[in-house]
Amino acid sequence: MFLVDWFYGVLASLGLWQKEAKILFLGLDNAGKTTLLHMLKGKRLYAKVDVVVYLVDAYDNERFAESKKELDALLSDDALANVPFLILGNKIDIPYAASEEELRYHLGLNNFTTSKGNVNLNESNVRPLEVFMCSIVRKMGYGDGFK
Ligand SMILES: Nc1nc2c(ncn2[C@@H]2O[C@H](COP(=O)(O)OP(=O)(O)OP(=O)(O)O)[C@@H](O)[C@H]2O)c(=O)[nH]1
Ligand SMILES: [Mg+2]
Repeated sequence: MFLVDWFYGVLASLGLWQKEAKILFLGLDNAGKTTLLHMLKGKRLYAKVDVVVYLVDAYDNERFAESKKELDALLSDDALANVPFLILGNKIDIPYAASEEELRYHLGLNNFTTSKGNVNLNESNVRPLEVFMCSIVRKMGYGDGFK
């Protein structure tokens, strides 16, 4: 019962409860996608995408370049043009995980806005993209990103 309450509570607090949104979770293998899905519950297929959540293992610096390559491909994909991207730098509970600044640098995101929620979604030709550091297992950080 606690888990169920917690789940509804989280959805409500994220403004997702009883709202329709199609979210695409992406990231290299082992980045934490499945863990996040289990955390949010409800596995389903996402057809038309309203938002992309791209997970990066912030501890695994050996794969930052590979992750950047995949992210770049997604950002330049016509099918995802203007779709908002939430980049989650996961696993910051592990010592020596990259900081947000380091991750931004390695993913080549320094030129993207960091307004953290103050983006006007109606503004044309501006792709909202935000980086949030998180630890999914510690249940911290990703909630702010979804908000
Ligand atoms: N320390 C730590 N480990 C995490 C965190 N989130 C996920 N993990 C671990 O990272 C590993 C991979 O997580 P998954 O959710 O399976 O990753 P995935 O992105 O679904 O990987 P694939 O299914 O292979 O694409 C698991 O052992 C998780 O327990 C976190 O916040 N901190
Ligand atoms: Mg998985």
